[in-house]
Amino acid sequence: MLTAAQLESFEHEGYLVVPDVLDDEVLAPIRAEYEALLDALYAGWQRDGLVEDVDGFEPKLKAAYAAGLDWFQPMDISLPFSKIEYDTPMHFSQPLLNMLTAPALLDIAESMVGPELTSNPIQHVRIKMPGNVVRADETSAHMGNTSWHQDRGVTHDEADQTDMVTVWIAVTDATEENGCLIAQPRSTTGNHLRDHCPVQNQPAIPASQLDEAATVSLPVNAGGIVLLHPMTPHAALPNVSDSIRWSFDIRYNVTGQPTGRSHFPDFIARSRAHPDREFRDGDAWRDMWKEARAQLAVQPHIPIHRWDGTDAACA
Ligand SMILES: O=C(O)CCC(=O)C(=O)O
Ligand SMILES: [Fe+2]
Repeated sequence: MLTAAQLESFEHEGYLVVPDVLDDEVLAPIRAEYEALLDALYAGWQRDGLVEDVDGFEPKLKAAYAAGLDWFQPMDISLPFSKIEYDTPMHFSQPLLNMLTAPALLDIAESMVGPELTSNPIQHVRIKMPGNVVRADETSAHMGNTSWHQDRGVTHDEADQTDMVTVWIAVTDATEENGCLIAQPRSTTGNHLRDHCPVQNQPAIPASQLDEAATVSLPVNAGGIVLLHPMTPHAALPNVSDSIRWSFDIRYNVTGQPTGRSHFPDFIARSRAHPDREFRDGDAWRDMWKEARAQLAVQPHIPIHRWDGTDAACA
């Protein structure tokens, strides 16, 4: 639970760092299953002669990235922003669902958006490649830098009135050196939706609508979280360390309100009114996404946000 002072600080600034929220009981099974997932992918690439024999999670990630092989989408807890195919890889599991429904996270989310919580499907794993590995032309905000944006800006406008909070979870320590989040407090920069212009495949707030001097860094150790209000401008520093920076970002909104990506499945994470509706089945969660994938694969591509680059601010 958050203290009154923490809630007030979040209300005022639009972000809050909370250390030591998730322990190894939640994170260790996730680390273990990602290792196994990568081992399986890597074994296939090795059989095909695409990568050298290396040992360990991080060396394998780096070697596969350097060889131009995609481990990101098979590890992501969502479908891609580009055209979805019937067999597009993705990753859902009981340990991940346990993280999304961890009482420690739900208690915090409840104190922010109330007792009826839906797990919003805007959710990702991010494993940021170190500076000496990341390609100069990397545009993915899941493996490289993240541009300045507001999370309100990466939903469709149907969710503009939705009460929502972003929970950013550090799986490795996040530091200024390895690319922690940075944000601009709403107490000084305001609480309005900025324009977002497509720059290198990411929606980015133009520099003229940011206040660089107000920027604060939000480092946090593994197991800690950063909470973000949907209107808070934020970005991630580049990873200039020689190790990966691993995080998950998930969101909760008030049940019944639009999620902003209605073509992806959501679920009830907490309900004080109807506890029997709380969703806890990892296999059923994977099946929901498979069903969405099958439907989306035969439809025209649905853009993930409202910005097409034609706004005056993007000229
Ligand atoms: O981790 C990052 O690089 C960006 C995360 C983010 O934008 C978010 O959690 O909303
Ligand atoms: Fe974000």
